[in-house]
Amino acid sequence: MKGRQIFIPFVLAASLAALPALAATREENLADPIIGEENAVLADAPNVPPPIARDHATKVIVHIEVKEVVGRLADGVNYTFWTFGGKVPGKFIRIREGDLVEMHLDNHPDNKMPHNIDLHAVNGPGGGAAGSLTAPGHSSVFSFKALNPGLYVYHCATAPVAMHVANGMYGLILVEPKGGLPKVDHEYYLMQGDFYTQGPNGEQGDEPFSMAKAIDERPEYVVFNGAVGSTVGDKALTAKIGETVRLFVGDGGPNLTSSFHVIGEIFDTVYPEGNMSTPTHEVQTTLIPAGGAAIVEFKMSEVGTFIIVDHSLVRAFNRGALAQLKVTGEENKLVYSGKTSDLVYQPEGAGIQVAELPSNAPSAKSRAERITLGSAVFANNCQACHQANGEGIPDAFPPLAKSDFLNADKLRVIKTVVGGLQGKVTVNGATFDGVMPAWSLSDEDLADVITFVYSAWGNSGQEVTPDEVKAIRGKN
Ligand code: HEC
Ligand SMILES: [Cu+2]
Repeated sequence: MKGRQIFIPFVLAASLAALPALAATREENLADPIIGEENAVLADAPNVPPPIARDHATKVIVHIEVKEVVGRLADGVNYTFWTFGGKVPGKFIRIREGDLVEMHLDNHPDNKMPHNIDLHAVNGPGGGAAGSLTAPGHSSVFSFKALNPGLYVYHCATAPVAMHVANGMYGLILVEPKGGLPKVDHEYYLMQGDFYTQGPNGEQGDEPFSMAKAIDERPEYVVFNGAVGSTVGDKALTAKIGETVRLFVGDGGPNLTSSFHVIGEIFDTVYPEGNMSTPTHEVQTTLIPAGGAAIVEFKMSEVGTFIIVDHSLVRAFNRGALAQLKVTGEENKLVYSGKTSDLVYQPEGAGIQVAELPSNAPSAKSRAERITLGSAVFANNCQACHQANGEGIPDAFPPLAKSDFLNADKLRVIKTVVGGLQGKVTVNGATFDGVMPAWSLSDEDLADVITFVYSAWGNSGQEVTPDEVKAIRGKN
C-alpha cells in the first residue's frame, strides 16, 4: 500500500505532462473554421472511400439508411441482419479531423425495430445514441465536430444493445489526420463479428438469433464482413507483388476480441487500437478489442494466397473467421523458396491425428435423406477447408467439386475420409501436400457426408452406405 501511495503522484505528473499536447489538438480542431459543405462518399466493405484531398475542415453530410434484411450468413444458412446501409459491416465513413458531421439516420419504414447510432468518434454522451433514436419510417439528424483523428467503430446502441450489435449493426468511421495518411496502393475494409444462431454451426435454413448463446458468449459463427466466405475465392482482396496494402480492421463483437493475423505476412506498420499518434512496426498479430479497430500496413514481397484470420484458430477454421488476399506477379524465390525438400520423418508412435467429434447421427432411410443429413455433416466438418462450394483453396485444400481423385475410386475415398490423408495427392492436375485429419465420425455420418459430396458440384452421384464404411474401417 505504501509503495502505491508513493507511486501515484509520479503517474499523475506523467499523464498531466502528456495532456496539454492532445488538448491543443482538440482545441485546434474545435476552432477550425468550417468552409463549405459536401455529401459524404460512403463505401461498402471491402472497399473504402477515397482519401480526403481537402486541406480545410468542411461540413460533411452523412446519410445512413438502416435496413433489416435477410441475407446469407453461410451457405444454406440465412439470417435476418440489421444493417447500416444494407450490408454487414455498415458503410465506411471517411472524414477529416476538424470536420463538422451532419449525421442523418434514416430508419426504413419496412423495419420492425427502432435503431440509433453511437459513433466512437463523437465526444458527447452516448456518442450520438440519444440524438439519433429513430422509429421505423423516421429520420433523425444530429451533428458533431471531429475532434480526434483515428479509426473508430460505430454501432447501434438501442436496447437490447448486444442483440442489435450481434445482428450486424456496426461499421467504421475514419477521421483522417490533417495531412492524411501515407499513400498506399490498396486500402481495404474488414470487420469481424460474432453471430449467435439457435441452430448449431452449419444447420441449414433460416436461423433465428439466440440471446442465450450471446449471453454465454458462445457464437456459432465468427466471420469477417458479415458472412462465412465473404472475402475468399473470386471475392478475395487483391494486390500485386511490390505493392503496399492498408487494411482498416474493426471488431464489431459484440463479445469476442480478435487476434488479427495475416498468415505469411508481417505488418510493417500497425496503428494500434486505431490511434494515429503512436504507430508501431514489425508486428505479427495485433489485438483488436470488441468495439475497437486497428490499421495495419504491409508491402507484398511474395506472390500467392495469404490467409487472413483471427488467430484464435478454431474461429478461423471452424467458425468462419477467414478471408484471403491474393497477390499476383512474379514469384521471388529469395524471399520465400517454397518447399525445397520432402523427406519422410516418422518417429515411432507418430500417426495421423484423430479429430474427436461428437456424433449421434440419425439413420437415413433413402439416398435423398442421406444427402440432406450429409450436407449438415459437411458444413460442420469439411467446409472450413474444402469450402462451401467444394472448390477448396488453391495450394492448401484440394477441390471436391468435379475432383478426378474423388470420382475415380469410391473405396479409396472412403479410406481417405475414414483414415485421413497425408503426403502428395494430385487432384485435377494440381498437387497438394497437406494433412487431412482422420474423422472419428460414425459410419452413418461418414456414409452421409461422402454421399452428399458425390451428389454435389457435378460429381458422379454414387451412394455410400454405412456397411461400406464399416468394411473399410475393418481393414484400417
Ligand atoms: C483441416 C482441413 C480439412 C478438413 C476439415 C477436411 N479436409 Fe479433406 N483434405 C484436406 C487436405 C489437406 C487434403 C489433401 C491431403 C494431402 O495432401 O495428402 C484433403 C483431401 C481430401 C480428399 C481427397 C482429395 C480430393 O480432393 O478429392 C477427399 C475426398 C476429402 N479430403 C474429403 C473430405 C471430407 C468428406 C471432409 C469432412 C468429413 C474433409 N475432407 C475435411 C483437408 C481437410
Ligand atoms: Cu439497432
